[in-house]
Order: sequence, then C-alpha cells, then structure tokens
Amino acid sequence: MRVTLLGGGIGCSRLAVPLAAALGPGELALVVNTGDDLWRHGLRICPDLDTNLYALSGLQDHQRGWGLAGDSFRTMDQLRLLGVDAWFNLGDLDLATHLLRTSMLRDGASLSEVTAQLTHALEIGVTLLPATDDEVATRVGTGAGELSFQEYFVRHQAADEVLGVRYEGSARASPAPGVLEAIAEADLVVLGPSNPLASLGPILAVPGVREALEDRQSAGATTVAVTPVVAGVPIHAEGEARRARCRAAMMASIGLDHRASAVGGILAGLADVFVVDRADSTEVPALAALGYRVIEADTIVSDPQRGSVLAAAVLRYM
Ligand code: FO1
Repeated sequence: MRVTLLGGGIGCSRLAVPLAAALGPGELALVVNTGDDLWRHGLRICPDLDTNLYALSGLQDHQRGWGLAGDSFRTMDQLRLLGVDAWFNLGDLDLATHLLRTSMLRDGASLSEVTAQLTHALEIGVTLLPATDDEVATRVGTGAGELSFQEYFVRHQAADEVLGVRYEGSARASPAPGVLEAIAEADLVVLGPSNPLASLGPILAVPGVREALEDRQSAGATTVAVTPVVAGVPIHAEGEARRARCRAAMMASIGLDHRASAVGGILAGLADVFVVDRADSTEVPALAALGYRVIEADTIVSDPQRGSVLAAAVLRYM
C-alpha cells in the first residue's frame, strides 16, 4: 500500500504520526511545504520538514508542536547578550539539524538529499520529501509591508491584516525528486489538515504538482482532503489560536470566510473526499455542492487514540 500525505508542519504531523503507525514501514510518503523555510544566523531552517521529522521520530516537543522535547535555548540567550535580535528561537539541540543541513547544502547537496540523510539517521520509516529543492518563499503582504512567513507568524504573531500571499520563486521551481511519482503512484493521496494558503499553497504552486493531483482525479484515483478549520470547537491554546488567526487572515485576503467549505472551495478539483469535523456538520451541504463526498469525523488530534481513529477513517478510502 502506498499513501502520500501533503501538508505543512504541526497540523500535518498530527495526522502523519497515526497514519505511519497504521501503515507498514515505507508505505507512507510525505510531501512537505518549504515556503516557511528561512535563512537565520547563517543557517537554513526548514520548520515544516523538521516538525514532521521530530514528530515521526518521537522526539518532538508536544507542548509547543515544534522543536525537540527537552531542548533548551541557551544559544539564543547568548546571541541576545551579544546584541542580536534573536526573534526566531532555535533550540540548542535543534541547532544540530540546522548545522548539518546547512553544511550539506553548502557542500552541494540538495534539500532532498539532506532530508533523506536526516530521515535515515532518525529511522522514521517514512519517505519525507520537500515539495521542491528550490527556494520558494511564502511572502505575506501586510499593512507593515511585505513579510516573510516567519516574520509575519512568529515576529508579528500573525497580528497583521493580510493583504495578499505570494510564493516567491515558485514559477521557476521544480518538484523535488520523487514528488510527482509519490502523487501519481499512491493508492491514496491525503491533503492534510494544513493551512490551505500558507502550507498547501506553496506545494501546489510548484509547477506540476497541481496537475499531478488533477490527473489523479481524472483517472478516478482517490484523494482525501482533511479540514484544517474546525469552527464549531472553541480554541483555548494560544498556539492554536495564532494558527487559526493566520489561516483566517490569509483566507480573508482572498475574500473567503474561515470555514471548512471555503477550504473545500480552494481545493476543488484536487480531491474527491472531504473530511469535515463533526462539530461543523452545518458545512456538509456546501461541501457536497462542491462535488465532494463528505465524511464527518473528529478531526482534532488531541491524543493518540483520536489520531488512530482519524487515520482509520481516512485509510478507509484506499
Ligand atoms: N514558532 C514560534 O512560534 N516561535 C519560534 O520561535 C519558532 C521557532 C522555530 C524553530 C524551528 C522550527 O522548526 C520551528 C519553529 N517555530 C517557531 C514553529 C514555526 O514557526 C511554525 O510552526 C511553522 O513554520 C508553521 O508550520
């Protein structure tokens, strides 16, 4: 069995872990967003790749949803002491990943090759693929000017109104080796519960990826989209609230409400099954009108049990 999951960081990793647990080694491939990637302190940081890498290896800090469990931030403190504006927090252990990646890139390796080395070293049993080896940067237009994704999301805490989102470099980018095959040859493709504009958008902007998903639809192969939006459940955690604020602001920038059916509209033509949260059952008619076969499930993966139930619901379409 071959399953390919496309998505970004935290939301995608919460589905990737139970999918990997339900499948055999080598049966799951992840095509991961690289539009959030950045150069910081001379290092290449790939937050979404690393979030999935750490989640699948069991090393992730579950509280934060990113970085390594038990990490410390003494290097950042020291940088601040030296007068550096260290607003993007790189953990002392996490730095090893960025040092290895940056040195391999500087020696001529591609991001795919670096990622293969990391996944091999951490024995995750999942094929982790960057969407592209080329630098594609999500740029967020705001009243404070155009920002990189991390400047908008971390430095500005997703507080600005979003005027537009673009994917710099995407027109010249190529899919990373294995990406188009992973989409074309999978028994099942899953569009993960990720921000449709910040996480899926940069993947779909790489020439060839959208077409590969459309080709699956024409051929009658199944693609399941899982909603990242659950409007019917109140959000308490600040991290979740910021992610929702970011999604809502980006969707508003193209005139859309922050609701599951609006995500369905963005992904129309790319998936035939849409998983909506049970708390958002009022969205079902609008999603059905878009042509989806709509499934209601508990999509908030707050513990492993809920993760395995959601993974089983998705894998039913294989
Ligand atoms: N998120 C934050 O809110 N603050 C940070 O300082 C931060 C640092 C960071 C470092 C490495 C990494 O892999 C992820 C990091 N994140 C941080 C998470 C990241 O900003 C986002 O969650 C993703 O880019 C969105 O998917």
